[in-house]
Amino acid sequence: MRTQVCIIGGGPSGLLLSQLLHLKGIDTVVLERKSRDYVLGRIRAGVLEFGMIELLREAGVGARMDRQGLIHDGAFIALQNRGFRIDFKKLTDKQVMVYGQTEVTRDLYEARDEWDAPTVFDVRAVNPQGIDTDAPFVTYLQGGKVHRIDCDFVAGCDGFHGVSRAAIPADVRREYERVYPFGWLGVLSATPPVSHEIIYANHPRGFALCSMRNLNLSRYYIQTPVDDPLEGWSDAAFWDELKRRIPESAADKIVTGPSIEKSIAPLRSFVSEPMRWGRLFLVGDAAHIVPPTGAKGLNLAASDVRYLYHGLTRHYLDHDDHELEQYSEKALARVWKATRFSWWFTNIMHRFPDQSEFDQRMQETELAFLETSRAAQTVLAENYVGLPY
Ligand code: FAS
Ligand code: PHB
Repeated sequence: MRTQVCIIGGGPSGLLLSQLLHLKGIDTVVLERKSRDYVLGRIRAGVLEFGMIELLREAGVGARMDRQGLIHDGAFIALQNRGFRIDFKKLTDKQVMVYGQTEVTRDLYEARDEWDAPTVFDVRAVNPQGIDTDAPFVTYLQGGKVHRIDCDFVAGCDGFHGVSRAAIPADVRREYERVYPFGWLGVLSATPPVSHEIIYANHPRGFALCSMRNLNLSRYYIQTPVDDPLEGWSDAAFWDELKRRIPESAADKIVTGPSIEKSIAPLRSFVSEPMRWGRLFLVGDAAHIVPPTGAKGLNLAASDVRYLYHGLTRHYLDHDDHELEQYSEKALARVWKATRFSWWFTNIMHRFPDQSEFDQRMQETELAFLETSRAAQTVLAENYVGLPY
């Protein structure tokens, strides 16, 4: 088989890139390790930056998002029994949208159905080869047979545990990592959200987050020790702990219910440079991971996709490779700014096991400054709604 761009990974990065390139008449094939249902069963991100909203509309997959997504003008920072609101709209004239990554992925797969897009599921032993030549190709196992796809370019959209990043020679790669000493226990419940906007809670017992997917589907998180066994958290234990960490006004009215999904995610900051090697381009989680505190992971995947989509379109339609040559540098510039924001917000909102008295006072002072400074709130708001592409 031959195609123009072979895309490894059928998550949001791979699907959005394929959809945008298709609209420009550029052929792609998506190779996905899991089944479509498995991919659609993942519960992950919930907040879309305004740049990603625009990109999904440009890809022709924004209709349901515009109907069902919840526009948010701000978010709350809770500090035990008091708090304050960050008004994104007033400070940046921009908003965010709450619309689950699961729904974005569903919209992208349904768009693929409309043009009968080539997606190969349940692949194994995917191996990008010849990426440092003008004739790259990808081999993979499926149905007990080895298959080969010859292509012009390979897009590594296969997430943190994929194979693409390792295809860049180890002596070329520069990796930067911060692993946080805690995780997030997340619960999805068919209950009305406790608040019309997201609540980020800093509490001596640990961080908590109150979010939602729609007016009848809530998403809550609490910070847990990184090695906490999930089976140790009954629904009742989760709700009790969450109520202790959010303001009484919210704890008194929260509607609890059985968890539809419950999982613990580790938190890390990770960046791998460069994001290009020859004909291979890394996109999204394949190249970088941020702690979900700043709701940047999915949104960074979107900005990578946009830069690569523009570069490939200029290559094929204008025979101009300038944007492709700039891809890694341009994507990394935005990745590092979002990595900084996510690291900063994680540091001021969580309890660290080895936190010194001084660290604690610095955290309290950061929050006090954030509460009283329009400039500080504007910096948070600009990062949260999304820095320019
Ligand atoms: P993905 O990991 O989503 O997709 C990669 C795809 O490649 C997967 O479908 C995988 O099956 C496939 N794949 C892997 N190896 C392969 C191989 N060898 N061959 C073929 N296919 C292969 N971000 C936020 O902004 N907010 C959040 O709240 C949030 N919560 C998260 C919770 C969890 C548990 C995780 C893991 C991530 C979370 N994220 C969050 C980040 C997440 O949303 C990612 O940023 C987003 O999924 C990135 O999309 P992709 O780059 O497409 O990677
Ligand atoms: C979510 O709704 O899953 C969510 C919202 C905000 C975050 C992280 C996750 O910062």
